[in-house]
Amino acid sequence: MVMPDFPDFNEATIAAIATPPGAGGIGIIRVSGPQSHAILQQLFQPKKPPKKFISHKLYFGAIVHPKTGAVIDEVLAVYMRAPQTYTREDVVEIHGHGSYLLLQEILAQIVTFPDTRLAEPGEFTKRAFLNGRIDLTQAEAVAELLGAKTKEGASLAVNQLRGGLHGEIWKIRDALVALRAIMEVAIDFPDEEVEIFDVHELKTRLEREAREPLALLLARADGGKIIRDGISVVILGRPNVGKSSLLNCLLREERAIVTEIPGTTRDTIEECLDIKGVPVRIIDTAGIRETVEAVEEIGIRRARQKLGEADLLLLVLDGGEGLQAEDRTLFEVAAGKKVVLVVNKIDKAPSLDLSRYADAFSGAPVVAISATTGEGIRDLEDAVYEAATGGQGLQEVGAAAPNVRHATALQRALAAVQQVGEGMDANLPLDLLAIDLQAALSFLGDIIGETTTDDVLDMIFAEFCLGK
Ligand SMILES: Nc1nc2c(ncn2[C@@H]2O[C@H](COP(=O)(O)OP(=O)(O)OP(=O)(O)O)[C@@H](O)[C@H]2O)c(=O)[nH]1
Ligand SMILES: [Mg+2]
Repeated sequence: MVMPDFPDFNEATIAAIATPPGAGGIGIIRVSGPQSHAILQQLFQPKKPPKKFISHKLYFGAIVHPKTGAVIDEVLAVYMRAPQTYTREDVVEIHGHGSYLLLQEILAQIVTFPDTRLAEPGEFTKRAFLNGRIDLTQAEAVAELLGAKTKEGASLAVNQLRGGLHGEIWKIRDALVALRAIMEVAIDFPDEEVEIFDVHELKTRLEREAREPLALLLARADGGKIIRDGISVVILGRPNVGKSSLLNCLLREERAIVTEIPGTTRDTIEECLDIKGVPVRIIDTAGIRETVEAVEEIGIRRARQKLGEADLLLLVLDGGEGLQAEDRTLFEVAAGKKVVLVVNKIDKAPSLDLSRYADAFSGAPVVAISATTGEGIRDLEDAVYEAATGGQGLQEVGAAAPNVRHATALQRALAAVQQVGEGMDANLPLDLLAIDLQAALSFLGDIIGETTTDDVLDMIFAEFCLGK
């Protein structure tokens, strides 16, 4: 792997504010690299100066300006000696008051030290990866954990951080390495082939130890994608059926304006929700109808645009009024999309026959609700969850789920493994089979970061925030 030209990867000491911008109880500056200790010694005056900083011990004192001697902030500071640190390098953390101005001033002093500069986004984690403390799936998990939108998303990331995916990939990798070793012996000693090489047994092992686990992992990718990225849900319907009331009801707050006047909502309103662990971006839209009014017209155009991006439509109908011609027009607009029919205002029509709605828009699930009383909202949440997960349920708790990058590599590895199997059936020469086996191994290597190219690495670490 080629390291960045400047500053030299191993020599530069990097520093960044690790806590989010703004005021907070405390703010933390993180420093990593060979200068860490010198920086602490020169900028930090402990209240009770020790002979030597003990590693991983917190000291109370002050950060002082190296030239003027003025106190910049009272802090707690810790020196952590390599390699038992986040980056496997010498690390210093300074815990100051959560004032961004003060933190920036301390940081400005730190980067005046020789071979010391500001860290790039994700650079601490990148060093942890390049220094072999974590593999690439674990580095990705760090970014994912910070951005997780639901509890389920966070626990998926923690599992991956703890090596969940790494472990499963390594198991398959080890199996392939063992198979390759058998093949290589057979290639090198063709005369003894009969004794050491049983194609049938090899094929069985390939199936059980590589093809099946690869397929199993791949099958979990979709569930993982839903937990990570969530789905986009658009609320659609003619004016006054209760779309904004539904949005408020799902959010459990009065977010959108609700009135009895048709055409109340003019713009699209977007909010985020957690529906049984699925991150949902929900969008309320202007009621769709023929109109002569310019602003409403724009709102309707926006509503139609949002349709295109939606993973799921909630088509809202007024149960009190029954099906109208305009509702049927909307069925055409929604055609080809995943739809849940929401029959609202059932408080006004308690003995409603839902089958009529199901017949009118065949195939779509129908849920009866009252956005005013909240009745049926749980059923609606269940229906959204069902539609999002395809009835499969979410990721089993604790199981590793590949992301899109992993899934692409897994697919390639699976194809290569399948090719080895077919080659065995066709009695192809062993050296040809070994080539496909090697290809499968290198695709797995991409996932954990053994063979990943620099541009892929840059792309992954660019996703991080500063100080991580
Ligand atoms: N009885 C009853 N009234 C409801 C229910 N949901 C909404 N309403 C009433 O229906 C009217 C319209 O509600 P909105 O939520 O503004 O409807 P909308 O679909 O967003 O309307 P536009 O934004 O104009 O397209 C208001 O007077 C609501 O109080 C319900 O479940 N039961
Ligand atoms: Mg509205």
